[in-house]
Amino acid sequence: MKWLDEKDILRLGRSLIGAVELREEVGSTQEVARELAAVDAPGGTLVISRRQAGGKGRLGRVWGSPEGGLWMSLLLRPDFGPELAPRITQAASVAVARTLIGLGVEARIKWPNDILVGGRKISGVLAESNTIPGENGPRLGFVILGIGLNVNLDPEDLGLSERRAASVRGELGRDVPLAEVLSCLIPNLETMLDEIEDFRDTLKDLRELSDTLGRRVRVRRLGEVVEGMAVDIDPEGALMLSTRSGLVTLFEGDVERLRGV
Ligand code: BT5
Repeated sequence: MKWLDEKDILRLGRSLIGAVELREEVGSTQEVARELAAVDAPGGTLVISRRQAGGKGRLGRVWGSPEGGLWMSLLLRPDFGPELAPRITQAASVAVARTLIGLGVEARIKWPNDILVGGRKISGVLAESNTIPGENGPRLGFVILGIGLNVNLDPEDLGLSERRAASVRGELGRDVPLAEVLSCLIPNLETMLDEIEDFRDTLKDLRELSDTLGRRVRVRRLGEVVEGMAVDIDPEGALMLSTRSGLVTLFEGDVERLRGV
């Protein structure tokens, strides 16, 4: 199957993508994008690798990245403040979910950064930001938006023991060229990232596509465990939990569904 063509990708997202770096194998596309950011690469630089030897998730977790998946990192240099950075993960999750739904895969978003199909993870989003001092307080130097999407691979190839995963191939029973996936994903990302400051429509999508809202969940974050009913996602993209001791707003964490709900 044809690997990707830089010019075709550039054509897909004229206002979002300014440069494309295609690699055969890297440690992590996040790290490549970070190195490019350090040498002043412009916002809109997209790194895609066929494989990653050291793909990473949040908190130093390993991200399985064999050939066949879409492993990409987009360097962004947003004008808005760091307080809006969590919205980037949420906006990208909607873009990925919409792309999958467009391909016929019934994707749902598990807060904050997982895309699931029937409870199995098919994609993960990782937005890493760098905050620098500005004239009017801290501002975002850059954000590296990483997206990993299991496309033309079998979930067993990922070597994951503890969690079940899904892939586009596994769901559709056929391969979908990565170029076709990108031809939906890039325009979706462009639309969603344009709506970071006016987040109302994204919030509506997040609520509709959520696999988390309406469930009793246990959330672990920074050594703390909170249990409650996931009642809403707030305008910053934070999860609101109704707990015994009242409403708790969470900006990060790992969600586990509690039985029976
Ligand atoms: C994430 O972390 O879900 C963010 C993943 C971001 C990956 C992209 S790929 C391109 C870019 N370059 C990188 O190096 N990273 C980004 P987290 O929520 O921490 O989930 C990690 C967990 O997901 C692992 O501990 C495994 O349980 C599971 N996992 C690992 N690889 C997987 C895969 N390919 N598919 C489904 N689940 C996976």
